[in-house]
Amino acid sequence: GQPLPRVLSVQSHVVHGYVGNKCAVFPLQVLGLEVDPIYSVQFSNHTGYPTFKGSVFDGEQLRALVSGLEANGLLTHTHLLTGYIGSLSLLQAIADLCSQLKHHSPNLTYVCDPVLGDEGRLYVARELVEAYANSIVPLASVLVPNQFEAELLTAGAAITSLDDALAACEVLMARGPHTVIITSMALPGDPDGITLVAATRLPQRPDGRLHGATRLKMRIDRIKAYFTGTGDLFAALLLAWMHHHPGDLATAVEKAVGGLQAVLADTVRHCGPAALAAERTSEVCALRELRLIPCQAKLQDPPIRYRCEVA
Ligand code: PLP
Ligand code: PXL
Repeated sequence: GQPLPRVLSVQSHVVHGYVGNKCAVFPLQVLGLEVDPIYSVQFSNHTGYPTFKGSVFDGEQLRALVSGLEANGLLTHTHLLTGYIGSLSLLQAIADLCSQLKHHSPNLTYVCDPVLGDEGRLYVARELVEAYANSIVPLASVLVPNQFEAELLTAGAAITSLDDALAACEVLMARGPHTVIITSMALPGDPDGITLVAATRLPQRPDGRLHGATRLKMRIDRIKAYFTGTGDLFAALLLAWMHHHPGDLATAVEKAVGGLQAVLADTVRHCGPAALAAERTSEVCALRELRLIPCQAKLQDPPIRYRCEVA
């Protein structure tokens, strides 16, 4: 049969808990994809805990691993997935890695979560915004910014409506990506909802979920608690479901959101109301870790509560 899809996933490693590659490797594997993880950092736990220890990987170290893979003919990936990248040198090495992978596999799909910040706050150095905009966006196939990241990458114009979001998707697609999904937006007048907006220029199957539509939206009830790693999990699930449902972005989005929501629901149930509202002590952070492993079956066959509509 066909060789399995193989994902090179450059993201954080944490010893305890679930962000970065800890949120990506298991879901991709249980959905039938091979994963080769590279760790952009190795920390004891995510950085939202009162303390963390560990070290970060730089561009030179990434280039060394890649040259070893190349020397053995192992750069045979069908997908590249990147999330939080803390340094400019690593981001530049990733741009070179992507070009190298495309040399070996011209049909490479690069799914990029341009992690810059959220809710108006940058959590990387300013210089990374420019580097993403100039060097990474043109290489990406599928871009999954949140509302703030989409604003930063389109020169800072505020996104306050569905039309603004669709326009931002068009601007970003014109620079390279064939698909852009703004994963979470707060729209004025809908404080209890999260809106997801997606646009693609890949042809969509007329017999797919929305009969060939290329602009989609979805409204999700907001869960009033803050979890870490949700964006990382969403990007991994989206990659897997886009692979399984080519030409049917609506189904891929519905299954990715379905899996994420199943994990969040189980995590909320497990945490209980006290830990959901509490201060971020180590104990509370540990209780709020995403419950990926108990949700394996739901990742594989997600319950679909939210549907895409034509935007
Ligand atoms: N939280 C919920 C409830 C979601 O449905 C989604 C995406 O669909 C996200 C978070 C992901 O958003 P972000 O990339 O801002 O973490
Ligand atoms: O989920 C993003 C993320 C990635 N990597 C590390 C993190 C976080 C969020 O806190 O701490 C190391």
